[in-house]
Amino acid sequence: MLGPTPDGDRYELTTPTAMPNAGGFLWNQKMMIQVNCRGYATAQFMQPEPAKYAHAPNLEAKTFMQPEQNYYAHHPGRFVYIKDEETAQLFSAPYEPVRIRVDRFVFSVGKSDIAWTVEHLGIRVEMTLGLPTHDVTELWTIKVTNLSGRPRKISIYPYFSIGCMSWMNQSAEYRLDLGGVVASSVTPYQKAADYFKNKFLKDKTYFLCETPPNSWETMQQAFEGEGGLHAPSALMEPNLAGGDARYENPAAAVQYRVALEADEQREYRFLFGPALDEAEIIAMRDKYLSKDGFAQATRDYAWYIEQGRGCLHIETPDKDLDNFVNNWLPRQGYYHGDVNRLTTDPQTRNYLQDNMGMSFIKSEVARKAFLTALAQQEASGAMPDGILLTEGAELKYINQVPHTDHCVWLPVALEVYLAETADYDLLQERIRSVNGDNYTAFERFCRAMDWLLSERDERGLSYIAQGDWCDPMNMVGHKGKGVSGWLTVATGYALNLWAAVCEQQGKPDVAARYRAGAQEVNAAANTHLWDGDWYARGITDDGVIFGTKKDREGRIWLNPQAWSILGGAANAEQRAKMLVQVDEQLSTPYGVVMFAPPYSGMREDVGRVTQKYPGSGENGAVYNHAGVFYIYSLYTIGESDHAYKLLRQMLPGPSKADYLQRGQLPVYIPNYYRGAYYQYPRTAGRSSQLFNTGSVSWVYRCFIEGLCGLRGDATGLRIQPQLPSAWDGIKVTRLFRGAKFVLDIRRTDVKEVKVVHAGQPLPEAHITGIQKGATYQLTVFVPQ
Ligand code: CEZ
Repeated sequence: MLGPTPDGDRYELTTPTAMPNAGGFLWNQKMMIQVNCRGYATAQFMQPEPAKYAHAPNLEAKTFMQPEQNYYAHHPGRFVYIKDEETAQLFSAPYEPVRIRVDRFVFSVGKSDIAWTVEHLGIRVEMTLGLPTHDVTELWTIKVTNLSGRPRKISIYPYFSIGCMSWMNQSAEYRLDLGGVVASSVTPYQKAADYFKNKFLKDKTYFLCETPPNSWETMQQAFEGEGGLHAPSALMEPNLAGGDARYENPAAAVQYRVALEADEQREYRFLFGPALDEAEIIAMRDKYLSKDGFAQATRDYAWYIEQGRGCLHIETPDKDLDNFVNNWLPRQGYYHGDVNRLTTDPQTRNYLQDNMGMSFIKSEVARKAFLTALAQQEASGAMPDGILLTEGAELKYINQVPHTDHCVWLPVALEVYLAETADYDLLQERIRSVNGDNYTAFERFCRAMDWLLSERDERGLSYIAQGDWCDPMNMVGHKGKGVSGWLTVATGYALNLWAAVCEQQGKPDVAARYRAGAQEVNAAANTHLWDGDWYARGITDDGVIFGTKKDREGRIWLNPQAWSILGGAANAEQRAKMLVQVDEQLSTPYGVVMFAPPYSGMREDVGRVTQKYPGSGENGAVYNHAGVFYIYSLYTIGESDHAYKLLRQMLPGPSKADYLQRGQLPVYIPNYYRGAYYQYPRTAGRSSQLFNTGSVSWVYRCFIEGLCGLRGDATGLRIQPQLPSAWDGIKVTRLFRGAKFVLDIRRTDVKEVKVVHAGQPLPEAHITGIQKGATYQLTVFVPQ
């Protein structure tokens, strides 16, 4: 049903029905497309705000990318109908809209293309989607082969939905001069000022055909007729009617009537995308729409994706895991770091964590991100809710809601960046901010830490305002008094991390100040939030502590436990107690849930999180971002087996039952799997299919620094692997500071980690004086 290709480069799914929402995604710096196995697609491009060129058939609300998107018959998609002209039989590739069980179906997700092979009625249809590297368009290759061993007469109809473009103005026609369908629209607006903003929006959608078709239809309703999309009336006629769309929903349908000898194949190429005007359409056609144009774009794009291959290659006893870590995990991290989830105002915490992951992939990008973020620091030392990336960008959606945690992410992300690069010079950079003040990066970090210290109540606990890491926890502190248990212990962590940097920078006094701050914060957490077996999640505006034993719902939350381990609030005895409780109350076969039990209805002193469907999103899902904080914290205290078990649960598969339950291909980590394991077992484990998630950088980090134990410091690379006890050894290749480390890690009878380099045992499990360009072959012995 599902498996990797022999070289692990692709995943193939051989049924369109078992995991109907399973899909893949491609992106470049200007666009993103998510396609599912049945041919439905969601694409958006930046101009500079996200926009679409293929729409739903009715007006769509603008929103950020959603989890668990629904697909329906008229959902935008890319399809090819095949009609046997002799028998009038019909099927469609990949599967929608006709939904006929075909003889062979392969949905194949590659790193730089997505492809299908569908065979039915003795005809093979191969569809391949690629993207260019710097432009917004889809490159489609459609090959049709006669497998039946006899001459055939068929019609081939690519059908690409365009949908409802605008309520003000929309139309479409086939343009012989341009060689394809061109749909035109006007982005709706009402304020005169918006006219000038909208003037340069790409309001046209084109579907260009390299080979001129025999006929076409550009009006959705005329194509569909009374038959419906699964049996369009237009396909019952010998030819498409050549219609236009005049303030009617456009569609792009074309027909190729062909006679194929046995084994004969036809190959077609199409471009589908948005444009400002005809000149742009012509330019795109000239640049791409040819065999050579496609071949060049494919090579360029593969190279672009290859830049995200990351710094780690592992060979473990678990081949599925290797495949994911070597091929797909860095790719997803690269997507986050390179295009910032295709938004112009990423949430500050997302921006910093996505770039934290980028430290492992393209550290110069991460460096720039620190400078960009710090330049937007407020005069108070606070970090804004979102980082504006383009001229004229505005804070939107959740970024208009005040959250108090953004400063925490600065030292957290910096730790990874410095470990990877030792680029301490970054701290000396002078940065003039948007509000005119001028400080070095070092000073800005101090100011951010001071702000965290100042935003605490009389008990020393951190205010939450309308949210912390948990976006929808908006009513704990909306009256200005409520505090966050997580943010309190996270502040302890941030202060300690920053103090370590200050020490390294030869500033013991400054460091001492932050160490003292951390101790104070941690002490406050222990006084007010420790519930005997775990830490509470917070205290509301009205002084009600929550996330404790007395709560029927939202009883124990993962984040305060994980971060009290990281930040040092929890001592060994407390940690031991918490770990047992997390295990007992939060674990499921799909990972640990973010809290339990989920809320069944609104709790007005906690907020919107309690209104989400139980087990979805932040309301007690297996929220992978929260899960991986916990996993990382387990690695920091040597809980290797425990950490690994949870890390492995983050990937779908490899059993068939697990794939079916999660419904997702193992080519990315979703932001959540459904929780409510006891309340709603039928849906527990179901993937959100949303590949935007802060989890990725942490998961990669857990493999690199945790499991493989290969973490940089100011002078070199430390080697401290934490293999699961069931493994005898692993092989690792790690790229680090321009050198290549090839490690053979074996479990033997040693007391502590021993490293042998060129036949010589090293005095410490630490490599210094690393030479750029050199390869280090190391044998590493780890204790039983
Ligand atoms: O967004 C994520 C945020 O991008 O939720 C995380 C948060 O830490 C990330 O920064 C936890 O809250 O507003 C909502 O209710 C949404 O559910 C967002 O919270 C959520 C989306 O799932 C991401 O696309």
